[in-house]
Amino acid sequence: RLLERDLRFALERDEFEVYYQPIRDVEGDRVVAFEALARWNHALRGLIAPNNFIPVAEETGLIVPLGEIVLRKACMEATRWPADIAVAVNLSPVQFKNPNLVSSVKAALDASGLAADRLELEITESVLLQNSEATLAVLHELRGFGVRISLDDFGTGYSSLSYLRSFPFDKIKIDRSFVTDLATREDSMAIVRAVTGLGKSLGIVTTAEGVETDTQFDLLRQEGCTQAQGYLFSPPRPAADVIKMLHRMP
Ligand code: G
Ligand code: G
Ligand code: MN
Ligand code: NA
Repeated sequence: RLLERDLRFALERDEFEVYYQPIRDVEGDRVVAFEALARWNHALRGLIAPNNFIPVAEETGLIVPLGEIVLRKACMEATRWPADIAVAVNLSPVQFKNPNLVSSVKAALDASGLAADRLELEITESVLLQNSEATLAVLHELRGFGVRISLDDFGTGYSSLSYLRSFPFDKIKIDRSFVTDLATREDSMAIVRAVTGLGKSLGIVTTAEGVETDTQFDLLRQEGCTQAQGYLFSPPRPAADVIKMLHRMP
């Protein structure tokens, strides 16, 4: 099991790298954003996936410096892309307990020169469960200077529709678990149909995650889902491959 001191050491040695996965417009046949996903490039163990270190980073509070590194690297990297392409960065609920969250987002934008409207922050519903007054204030402040806010993993967890009333999200990300069974389960299809309909009615972009087959993609298009992301288009790849991914969209 990874320990706090391994993480501290890795932060000191700058062993965290950011991979990017394209998010495409369903109708427009083009990439509209990349999601930034952390990877630990461990000297001995090689590339370590986030499920193996994000939980420890959250327990120890080290997700705060780690999250800042990912944010800074992602904003910096995005300045090298065409100006109509956004970057999406995941925020842990633990980062919302840090009083400097807003200033560290501002600092990442300032240091990179990235326009605020090219940054999307992905939060999960659990963020809204914890002291929601303070959290909502932070979200409004971030949105106030132009950053977009996405509701990640929608449909898992407590998934209360009231969250969609408590904050004006820019985007809903439909959890992979519903997309996986899209062609084989009527109930998954019904849920995806309901969420895309909700998005349309509320004027919120919907992004389907975990799209792996042409059949899934066709069904999503048929339902009017706005954006799609998944292995069908590309797995997350290193920063150096971003331009290649832009030109290789099925
Ligand atoms: O990249 P991968 O699909 O293996 O990511 C697994 C999980 O780790 C996803 O839920 C993703 O949201 C999370 N994750 C990846 N990078 C980051 C990050 O920089 N910060 C936070 N908080 N979560 C991340
Ligand atoms: O929780 P979040 O949505 O932030 O996590 C995205 C995770 O989903 C990343 O770990 C990424 O590697 C993974 N992922 C992205 N596309 C696919 C896909 O098409 N299939 C599967 N199984 N996982 C995917
Ligand atoms: Mn995400
Ligand atoms: Na997700």
